[in-house]
Amino acid sequence: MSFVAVDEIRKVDPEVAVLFEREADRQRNTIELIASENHVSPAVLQAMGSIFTNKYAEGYPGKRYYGGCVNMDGVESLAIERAKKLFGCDHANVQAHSGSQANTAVYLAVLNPGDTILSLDLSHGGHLSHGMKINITGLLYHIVHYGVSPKTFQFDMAEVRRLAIEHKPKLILTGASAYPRTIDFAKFTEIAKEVGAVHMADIAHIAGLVATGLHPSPIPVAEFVTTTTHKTLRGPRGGMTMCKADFAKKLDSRMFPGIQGGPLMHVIAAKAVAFAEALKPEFKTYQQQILKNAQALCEGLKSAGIHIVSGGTDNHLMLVDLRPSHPNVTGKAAETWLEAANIITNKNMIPFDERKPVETSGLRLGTPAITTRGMKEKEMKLIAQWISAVLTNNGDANVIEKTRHDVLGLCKQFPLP
Ligand code: DSN
Repeated sequence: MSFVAVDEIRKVDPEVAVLFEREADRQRNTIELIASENHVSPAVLQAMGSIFTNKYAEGYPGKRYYGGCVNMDGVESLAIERAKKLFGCDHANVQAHSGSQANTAVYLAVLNPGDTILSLDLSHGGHLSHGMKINITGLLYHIVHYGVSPKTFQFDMAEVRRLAIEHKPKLILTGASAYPRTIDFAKFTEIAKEVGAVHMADIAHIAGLVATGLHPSPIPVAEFVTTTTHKTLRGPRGGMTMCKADFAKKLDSRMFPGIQGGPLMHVIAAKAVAFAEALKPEFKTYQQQILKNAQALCEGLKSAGIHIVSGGTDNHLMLVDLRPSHPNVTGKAAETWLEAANIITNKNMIPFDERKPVETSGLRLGTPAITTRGMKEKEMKLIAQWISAVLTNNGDANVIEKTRHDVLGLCKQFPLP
């Protein structure tokens, strides 16, 4: 199967077909450094664009509200069993349409409106579904945030403990969207136990690393573990919630009928396929290369004089603090210039940022997608040099054009299927 097959779409809808073709070209010809994105395999892509989208299957395997679910039961059971094997969890619910849904089902399973959640501040690398004021979490629950230390830019576990003792949360939430360091899940559980809280770990970003033993797993220590399936895990866009056996029934009922109706069976089929891929030994090699590439990219940027928040990375992503090397360049400008050079990044708040979220002083960079394309340390050095050149020359049009030319050359050497 080709990377993008649009022959049928073109017959009925040329306007949409052309957008597919342009997007295929864009993905082929750009270096994708958004830490939460990846390129799925042709097998995952085929499962997603399949006849499983035709079927309603409200309920769970063996307990459906519609007839004709025999193959839906088969595929969902496979996804569940593979998820359990991959992560070593007691129970997995693979129906969440997204990471936010995966998280919301947990909140509804253990919290009442007004209860307190202790979670990472969005501006320090957290996520909107972890308590942003205008998210359902911020609207329904009392949110207290921990952040990173202003000295180390890493979690200060003594401060987390102090906040937990002071605010007595019912739920302590770990996990992040922009935290480049190892998370000590066991220590968070120790604090949760001390104050009588439930520990929920959202491993959306690091799921592939956790599944392959390259980041400590929260599964043995946290009551709930949620994830998306499309980041380092390299599956379809979607979510999953895992929990200890005691919570399984409650969790399932909060997912359906609590917050969702019919599950997206084509996406669940693609999750099953992605989990089968992730159980293969080569998936661990892939995750190891993600880490090596992140180290190489980080070192390349540092040797070009670019400051990295917390001084480095332990995982697949890094946060560039533009202020020391490029005080007049915002994350927004950097993202725009780099995109013109076919390098795709996202502007990102850095901890204690003075700039607004629409401008920012930071850029978040990650290596899952370029590692999928087969790039290695040598290419990371080049990419670091190109990023540095674009920033240092303040988005000069000639430098951007030369970089775009070089990027196109590199993309041709590492084609997408
Ligand atoms: N929006 C995702 C990210 O980019 O990290 C998190 O859900």
